[in-house]
Amino acid sequence: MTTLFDPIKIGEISLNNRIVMAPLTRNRAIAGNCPGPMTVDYYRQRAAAGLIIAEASQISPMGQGYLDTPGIYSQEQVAAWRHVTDAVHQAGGKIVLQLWHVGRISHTSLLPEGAAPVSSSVQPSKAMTFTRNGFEPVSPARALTDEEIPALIEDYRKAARNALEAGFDGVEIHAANTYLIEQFLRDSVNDRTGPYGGTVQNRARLLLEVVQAVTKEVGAGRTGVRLSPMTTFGGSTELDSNPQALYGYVVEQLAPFGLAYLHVIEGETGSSRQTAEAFDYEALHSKYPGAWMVNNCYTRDDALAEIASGKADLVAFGRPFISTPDLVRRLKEDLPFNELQADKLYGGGAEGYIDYPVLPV
Ligand code: 8OZ
Repeated sequence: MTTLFDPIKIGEISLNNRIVMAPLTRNRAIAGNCPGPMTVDYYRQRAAAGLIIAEASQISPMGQGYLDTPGIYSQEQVAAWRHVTDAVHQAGGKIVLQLWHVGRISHTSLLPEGAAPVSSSVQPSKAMTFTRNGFEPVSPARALTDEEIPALIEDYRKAARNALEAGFDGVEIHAANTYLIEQFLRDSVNDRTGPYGGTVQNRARLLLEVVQAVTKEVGAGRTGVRLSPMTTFGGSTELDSNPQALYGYVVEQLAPFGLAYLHVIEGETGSSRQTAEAFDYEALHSKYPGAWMVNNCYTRDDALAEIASGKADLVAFGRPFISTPDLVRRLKEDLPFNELQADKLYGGGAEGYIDYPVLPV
Protein backbone atom coordinates (compact mmCIF):
# COMPACT_ATOMS: atom_id res chain seq x y z
CA MET A 1 0.00 0.00 0.00
CA THR A 2 1.27 3.48 -0.90
CA THR A 3 1.79 5.88 2.00
CA LEU A 4 2.35 9.60 2.42
CA PHE A 5 6.01 8.82 3.07
CA ASP A 6 6.72 6.95 -0.16
CA PRO A 7 8.68 8.56 -2.99
CA ILE A 8 6.98 9.55 -6.23
CA LYS A 9 8.11 10.86 -9.60
CA ILE A 10 5.90 13.65 -10.92
CA GLY A 11 6.78 14.51 -14.50
CA GLU A 12 10.52 15.17 -14.49
CA ILE A 13 10.74 15.73 -10.73
CA SER A 14 11.56 12.91 -8.27
CA LEU A 15 10.25 13.48 -4.76
CA ASN A 16 11.32 11.77 -1.54
CA ASN A 17 7.75 11.72 -0.22
CA ARG A 18 4.23 12.91 -1.04
CA ILE A 19 4.14 15.72 1.48
CA VAL A 20 4.08 19.14 -0.17
CA MET A 21 4.72 22.54 1.35
CA ALA A 22 1.95 24.72 -0.11
CA PRO A 23 2.79 28.14 -1.56
CA LEU A 24 2.47 30.69 1.26
CA THR A 25 2.62 34.46 0.95
CA ARG A 26 4.84 35.88 3.73
CA ASN A 27 5.56 39.46 2.53
CA ARG A 28 9.21 39.46 3.48
CA ALA A 29 10.83 40.34 0.17
CA ILE A 30 13.68 42.85 0.38
CA ALA A 31 14.76 45.62 -2.03
CA GLY A 32 13.90 44.96 -5.68
CA ASN A 33 11.22 42.48 -4.56
CA CYS A 34 13.96 39.89 -4.06
CA PRO A 35 13.88 37.05 -1.56
CA GLY A 36 16.42 37.87 1.14
CA PRO A 37 18.76 35.82 3.35
CA MET A 38 15.98 34.96 5.85
CA THR A 39 13.96 33.45 3.03
CA VAL A 40 16.90 31.16 2.23
CA ASP A 41 16.86 29.88 5.83
CA TYR A 42 13.06 29.58 5.85
CA TYR A 43 12.96 27.25 2.87
CA ARG A 44 16.10 25.33 3.88
CA GLN A 45 14.48 24.56 7.23
CA ARG A 46 11.52 22.97 5.40
CA ALA A 47 13.46 21.04 2.73
CA ALA A 48 12.35 17.63 4.07
CA ALA A 49 9.05 18.21 2.28
CA GLY A 50 8.80 16.01 -0.81
CA LEU A 51 8.17 19.22 -2.71
CA ILE A 52 8.23 22.88 -1.71
CA ILE A 53 6.02 25.17 -3.78
CA ALA A 54 7.67 28.51 -3.12
CA GLU A 55 5.40 31.46 -2.46
CA ALA A 56 3.43 33.20 -5.19
CA SER A 57 5.84 35.44 -7.12
CA GLN A 58 4.72 38.10 -9.56
CA ILE A 59 5.63 37.55 -13.21
CA SER A 60 5.79 41.31 -13.84
CA PRO A 61 5.54 44.55 -11.87
CA MET A 62 1.84 44.73 -12.91
CA GLY A 63 1.30 41.28 -11.39
CA GLN A 64 1.93 42.46 -7.82
CA GLY A 65 -0.95 42.98 -5.41
CA TYR A 66 0.48 43.07 -1.92
CA LEU A 67 3.41 44.75 -0.23
CA ASP A 68 6.83 43.06 -0.29
CA THR A 69 6.02 39.97 -2.33
CA PRO A 70 8.88 38.56 -4.41
CA GLY A 71 9.07 38.70 -8.19
CA ILE A 72 10.59 36.52 -10.90
CA TYR A 73 10.92 39.07 -13.71
CA SER A 74 14.34 40.67 -13.06
CA GLN A 75 17.86 39.25 -13.20
CA GLU A 76 18.40 40.49 -9.65
CA GLN A 77 15.44 38.35 -8.53
CA VAL A 78 16.78 35.33 -10.43
CA ALA A 79 20.12 35.69 -8.64
CA ALA A 80 18.41 36.06 -5.26
CA TRP A 81 16.19 33.01 -5.78
CA ARG A 82 19.31 30.99 -6.72
CA HIS A 83 20.40 31.13 -3.08
CA VAL A 84 17.05 29.64 -2.06
CA THR A 85 17.07 26.80 -4.60
CA ASP A 86 20.72 25.95 -3.83
CA ALA A 87 19.94 25.73 -0.11
CA VAL A 88 16.93 23.48 -0.66
CA HIS A 89 18.81 21.22 -3.07
CA GLN A 90 21.79 20.95 -0.72
CA ALA A 91 19.36 19.82 1.97
CA GLY A 92 17.99 17.13 -0.36
CA GLY A 93 14.70 18.81 -1.28
CA LYS A 94 12.88 19.85 -4.43
CA ILE A 95 11.37 23.27 -5.04
CA VAL A 96 9.16 24.84 -7.70
CA LEU A 97 8.06 28.47 -7.93
CA GLN A 98 4.47 29.65 -8.12
CA LEU A 99 3.92 32.09 -11.00
CA TRP A 100 1.49 34.82 -10.04
CA HIS A 101 -0.43 37.68 -11.56
CA VAL A 102 -2.97 39.16 -9.16
CA GLY A 103 -5.05 40.95 -11.79
CA ARG A 104 -7.61 43.17 -10.06
CA ILE A 105 -6.49 42.22 -6.52
CA SER A 106 -4.08 45.13 -6.29
CA HIS A 107 -3.70 48.76 -5.42
CA THR A 108 -2.38 51.68 -7.45
CA SER A 109 0.26 52.36 -4.77
CA LEU A 110 1.86 48.98 -5.54
CA LEU A 111 1.86 49.31 -9.34
CA PRO A 112 4.27 51.09 -11.73
CA GLU A 113 3.50 54.81 -12.00
CA GLY A 114 0.34 54.32 -9.98
CA ALA A 115 -1.33 52.35 -12.79
CA ALA A 116 -4.77 50.82 -12.33
CA PRO A 117 -4.81 47.03 -11.82
CA VAL A 118 -5.79 44.97 -14.87
CA SER A 119 -8.39 42.22 -15.11
CA SER A 120 -10.75 40.46 -17.48
CA SER A 121 -13.36 43.15 -16.84
CA VAL A 122 -14.04 46.24 -14.75
CA GLN A 123 -16.23 44.27 -12.33
CA PRO A 124 -15.27 45.57 -8.88
CA SER A 125 -13.79 43.25 -6.26
CA LYS A 126 -14.70 43.50 -2.59
CA ALA A 127 -11.24 42.27 -1.64
CA MET A 128 -8.80 44.11 0.58
CA THR A 129 -5.07 44.20 0.03
CA PHE A 130 -2.10 44.96 2.19
CA THR A 131 -0.15 48.08 1.23
CA ARG A 132 2.35 50.43 2.85
CA ASN A 133 -0.70 51.91 4.68
CA GLY A 134 -2.03 48.62 6.04
CA PHE A 135 -5.19 46.93 4.77
CA GLU A 136 -6.93 48.88 2.01
CA PRO A 137 -9.69 48.07 -0.48
CA VAL A 138 -8.29 47.09 -3.89
CA SER A 139 -8.29 49.82 -6.58
CA PRO A 140 -10.74 49.79 -9.52
CA ALA A 141 -9.37 47.71 -12.41
CA ARG A 142 -9.39 48.24 -16.15
CA ALA A 143 -10.10 45.42 -18.59
CA LEU A 144 -7.13 44.12 -20.59
CA THR A 145 -7.70 44.41 -24.33
CA ASP A 146 -7.42 41.27 -26.46
CA GLU A 147 -4.36 42.89 -28.06
CA GLU A 148 -2.60 42.97 -24.68
CA ILE A 149 -2.96 39.24 -24.06
CA PRO A 150 0.10 38.05 -26.07
CA ALA A 151 2.39 40.28 -23.97
CA LEU A 152 0.83 38.88 -20.80
CA ILE A 153 1.45 35.31 -21.96
CA GLU A 154 4.99 36.32 -22.85
CA ASP A 155 5.46 37.53 -19.25
CA TYR A 156 4.46 34.07 -17.99
CA ARG A 157 6.86 32.40 -20.45
CA LYS A 158 9.76 34.62 -19.41
CA ALA A 159 8.98 34.14 -15.72
CA ALA A 160 9.03 30.36 -16.19
CA ARG A 161 12.38 30.59 -17.98
CA ASN A 162 13.71 32.82 -15.19
CA ALA A 163 12.53 30.31 -12.57
CA LEU A 164 14.46 27.50 -14.23
CA GLU A 165 17.50 29.79 -14.53
CA ALA A 166 17.18 30.45 -10.80
CA GLY A 167 17.49 26.71 -10.20
CA PHE A 168 13.87 25.80 -9.55
CA ASP A 169 12.83 22.25 -10.43
CA GLY A 170 9.73 23.64 -12.11
CA VAL A 171 6.89 26.13 -11.87
CA GLU A 172 3.29 26.18 -10.73
CA ILE A 173 0.86 28.36 -12.66
CA HIS A 174 -1.41 30.04 -10.11
CA ALA A 175 -4.92 29.83 -11.58
CA ALA A 176 -6.68 29.92 -8.20
CA ASN A 177 -7.66 32.13 -5.26
CA THR A 178 -9.34 35.00 -7.14
CA TYR A 179 -6.28 36.13 -9.12
CA LEU A 180 -5.96 37.07 -12.81
CA ILE A 181 -6.33 33.68 -14.48
CA GLU A 182 -9.33 32.88 -12.31
CA GLN A 183 -10.76 36.33 -13.16
CA PHE A 184 -10.85 35.10 -16.75
CA LEU A 185 -12.21 31.64 -15.88
CA ARG A 186 -15.29 32.66 -13.89
CA ASP A 187 -18.37 34.23 -15.49
CA SER A 188 -18.98 36.09 -12.22
CA VAL A 189 -16.01 38.32 -13.08
CA ASN A 190 -15.43 37.83 -16.82
CA ASP A 191 -18.11 39.69 -18.80
CA ARG A 192 -15.97 40.07 -21.94
CA THR A 193 -17.02 39.46 -25.49
CA GLY A 194 -14.52 38.14 -28.03
CA PRO A 195 -12.07 35.24 -27.83
CA TYR A 196 -11.50 35.44 -24.05
CA GLY A 197 -15.09 35.86 -22.84
CA GLY A 198 -18.49 34.25 -23.00
CA THR A 199 -18.33 30.47 -23.37
CA VAL A 200 -16.45 28.19 -21.01
CA GLN A 201 -14.02 27.51 -23.86
CA ASN A 202 -13.32 31.22 -24.26
CA ARG A 203 -12.96 31.90 -20.55
CA ALA A 204 -10.49 29.01 -20.21
CA ARG A 205 -8.49 30.23 -23.22
CA LEU A 206 -6.08 32.45 -21.26
CA LEU A 207 -5.16 29.66 -18.83
CA LEU A 208 -4.66 27.16 -21.64
CA GLU A 209 -2.54 29.59 -23.67
CA VAL A 210 -0.40 30.28 -20.59
CA VAL A 211 -0.01 26.53 -20.01
CA GLN A 212 0.90 26.07 -23.68
CA ALA A 213 3.56 28.78 -23.52
CA VAL A 214 5.03 27.69 -20.18
CA THR A 215 5.13 23.97 -21.00
CA LYS A 216 6.76 24.75 -24.34
CA GLU A 217 9.39 26.78 -22.51
CA VAL A 218 10.25 24.54 -19.54
CA GLY A 219 8.52 21.22 -20.30
CA ALA A 220 5.17 19.89 -19.12
CA GLY A 221 7.04 17.60 -16.72
CA ARG A 222 8.23 20.71 -14.86
CA THR A 223 4.89 22.53 -14.86
CA GLY A 224 2.03 22.31 -12.38
CA VAL A 225 -1.29 24.16 -12.28
CA ARG A 226 -3.30 25.25 -9.26
CA LEU A 227 -7.09 25.56 -9.21
CA SER A 228 -9.64 26.42 -6.50
CA PRO A 229 -13.11 25.77 -7.99
CA MET A 230 -15.12 26.80 -4.89
CA THR A 231 -13.05 29.51 -3.27
CA THR A 232 -14.70 32.90 -2.72
CA PHE A 233 -12.38 34.33 -0.04
CA GLY A 234 -15.22 35.27 2.22
CA GLY A 235 -17.38 36.31 -0.71
CA SER A 236 -14.85 38.74 -2.18
CA THR A 237 -15.13 36.80 -5.46
CA GLU A 238 -18.35 35.15 -6.59
CA LEU A 239 -18.37 31.55 -7.73
CA ASP A 240 -18.83 30.71 -11.38
CA SER A 241 -22.48 30.05 -12.30
CA ASN A 242 -21.57 26.39 -12.99
CA PRO A 243 -18.28 25.45 -11.33
CA GLN A 244 -18.58 21.75 -12.09
CA ALA A 245 -18.91 22.37 -15.83
CA LEU A 246 -16.22 25.08 -15.92
CA TYR A 247 -13.58 23.20 -13.96
CA GLY A 248 -14.52 19.89 -15.62
CA TYR A 249 -13.72 21.44 -18.98
CA VAL A 250 -10.49 22.99 -17.67
CA VAL A 251 -9.26 19.69 -16.24
CA GLU A 252 -10.15 17.79 -19.43
CA GLN A 253 -8.14 20.31 -21.42
CA LEU A 254 -5.18 20.17 -19.02
CA ALA A 255 -5.02 16.36 -19.05
CA PRO A 256 -3.28 15.92 -22.45
CA PHE A 257 -0.42 18.27 -21.53
CA GLY A 258 1.11 15.65 -19.22
CA LEU A 259 1.82 18.17 -16.46
CA ALA A 260 3.96 17.35 -13.41
CA TYR A 261 0.82 17.71 -11.28
CA LEU A 262 -2.54 19.34 -10.85
CA HIS A 263 -3.03 21.10 -7.50
CA VAL A 264 -6.64 21.40 -6.34
CA ILE A 265 -7.70 23.44 -3.35
CA GLU A 266 -10.90 21.80 -2.13
CA GLY A 267 -13.56 24.06 -0.63
CA GLU A 268 -12.82 27.54 0.70
CA THR A 269 -9.08 28.27 0.75
CA GLY A 270 -7.65 28.25 4.25
CA SER A 271 -10.92 27.65 6.08
CA SER A 272 -12.86 24.51 5.13
CA ARG A 273 -13.21 21.76 2.54
CA GLN A 274 -16.99 21.97 2.99
CA THR A 275 -18.92 24.62 1.09
CA ALA A 276 -22.61 25.59 1.06
CA GLU A 277 -22.86 24.63 -2.60
CA ALA A 278 -21.57 21.08 -3.22
CA PHE A 279 -18.74 20.27 -5.63
CA ASP A 280 -17.81 16.77 -6.77
CA TYR A 281 -14.01 16.58 -6.61
CA GLU A 282 -13.98 12.87 -7.41
CA ALA A 283 -15.80 13.59 -10.67
CA LEU A 284 -13.14 16.21 -11.41
CA HIS A 285 -10.34 13.78 -10.59
CA SER A 286 -11.90 11.11 -12.84
CA LYS A 287 -11.13 13.38 -15.82
CA TYR A 288 -7.44 13.62 -14.96
CA PRO A 289 -4.92 10.78 -15.26
CA GLY A 290 -1.82 12.59 -13.92
CA ALA A 291 -0.51 13.34 -10.43
CA TRP A 292 -3.29 14.84 -8.29
CA MET A 293 -2.39 17.12 -5.39
CA VAL A 294 -5.02 17.98 -2.79
CA ASN A 295 -4.93 20.88 -0.38
CA ASN A 296 -6.93 22.59 2.32
CA CYS A 297 -7.00 21.91 6.04
CA TYR A 298 -5.83 18.30 5.76
CA THR A 299 -5.05 16.67 9.11
CA ARG A 300 -2.54 13.85 9.44
CA ASP A 301 -5.32 11.27 9.45
CA ASP A 302 -7.02 12.84 6.43
CA ALA A 303 -3.76 12.89 4.50
CA LEU A 304 -2.83 9.29 5.34
CA ALA A 305 -6.29 8.12 4.26
CA GLU A 306 -6.27 10.18 1.09
CA ILE A 307 -3.01 8.60 -0.11
CA ALA A 308 -3.86 5.08 1.08
CA SER A 309 -7.18 5.15 -0.80
CA GLY A 310 -5.52 6.43 -3.97
CA LYS A 311 -7.81 9.49 -3.97
CA ALA A 312 -4.73 11.69 -4.25
CA ASP A 313 -1.03 11.29 -5.06
CA LEU A 314 0.20 14.27 -3.05
CA VAL A 315 -1.09 16.27 -0.09
CA ALA A 316 -0.14 19.91 0.43
CA PHE A 317 0.06 21.47 3.90
CA GLY A 318 0.09 25.23 4.40
CA ARG A 319 -0.02 26.67 7.91
CA PRO A 320 1.35 23.46 9.54
CA PHE A 321 4.52 23.96 7.48
CA ILE A 322 4.85 27.56 8.64
CA SER A 323 4.74 26.64 12.33
CA THR A 324 6.54 23.30 12.08
CA PRO A 325 9.69 23.18 9.94
CA ASP A 326 10.16 19.46 10.74
CA LEU A 327 6.58 18.67 9.74
CA VAL A 328 7.57 15.56 7.78
CA ARG A 329 9.10 13.99 10.87
CA ARG A 330 6.15 14.99 13.06
CA LEU A 331 3.75 13.43 10.56
CA LYS A 332 5.83 10.27 10.37
CA GLU A 333 6.14 9.87 14.13
CA ASP A 334 2.66 11.23 14.89
CA LEU A 335 3.99 14.06 17.05
CA PRO A 336 2.10 17.32 17.67
CA PHE A 337 2.79 20.41 15.55
CA ASN A 338 3.99 23.76 16.90
CA GLU A 339 1.42 26.47 17.43
CA LEU A 340 1.09 29.03 14.63
CA GLN A 341 1.82 32.69 15.39
CA ALA A 342 -0.95 34.01 13.18
CA ASP A 343 -0.02 37.67 13.74
CA LYS A 344 3.40 37.00 12.14
CA LEU A 345 2.13 35.54 8.87
CA TYR A 346 2.37 38.60 6.62
CA GLY A 347 5.42 40.82 6.85
CA GLY A 348 7.84 41.42 9.69
CA GLY A 349 11.18 39.86 10.44
CA ALA A 350 12.63 36.62 11.70
CA GLU A 351 10.02 36.18 14.40
CA GLY A 352 7.29 33.80 13.37
CA TYR A 353 9.26 33.15 10.19
CA ILE A 354 12.55 31.35 10.82
CA ASP A 355 12.44 30.89 14.60
CA TYR A 356 9.94 28.04 14.95
CA PRO A 357 11.53 25.18 16.89
CA VAL A 358 12.33 21.71 15.57
CA LEU A 359 12.45 18.65 17.80
CA PRO A 360 15.87 17.50 19.02
CA VAL A 361 17.18 14.51 17.06
C1 8OZ B 1 -2.63 35.31 1.45
C2 8OZ B 1 -2.24 36.63 1.38
C3 8OZ B 1 -1.82 37.13 0.18
C4 8OZ B 1 -1.78 36.33 -0.93
C5 8OZ B 1 -3.16 33.11 -2.32
C6 8OZ B 1 -1.15 34.24 -2.97
O1 8OZ B 1 -4.15 33.04 -1.57
C7 8OZ B 1 -2.13 34.13 -2.08
C8 8OZ B 1 -2.18 34.99 -0.87
C9 8OZ B 1 -2.60 34.51 0.35
O2 8OZ B 1 -3.05 32.36 -3.29
